[in-house]
Amino acid sequence: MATTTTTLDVKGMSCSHCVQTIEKALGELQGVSAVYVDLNGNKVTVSFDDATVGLDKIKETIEDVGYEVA
Ligand SMILES: [Cu+2]
Repeated sequence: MATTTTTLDVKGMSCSHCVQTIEKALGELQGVSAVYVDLNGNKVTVSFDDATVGLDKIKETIEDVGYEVA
């Protein structure tokens, strides 16, 4: 079990509601231990157990709630 931390460039976030939407969606994913959204920098930093959840699933989850992962 290894925790990986990755920062993604995410387009389309414009307010604190967007931040909450992404934090909630990723927070509900099994294997994700921490989410930090940098609204001004358009970045989302995610810590996750890579044996439980993959980066593809994380990207897909962000896209499912309406944002674009660069
Ligand atoms: Cu918003």
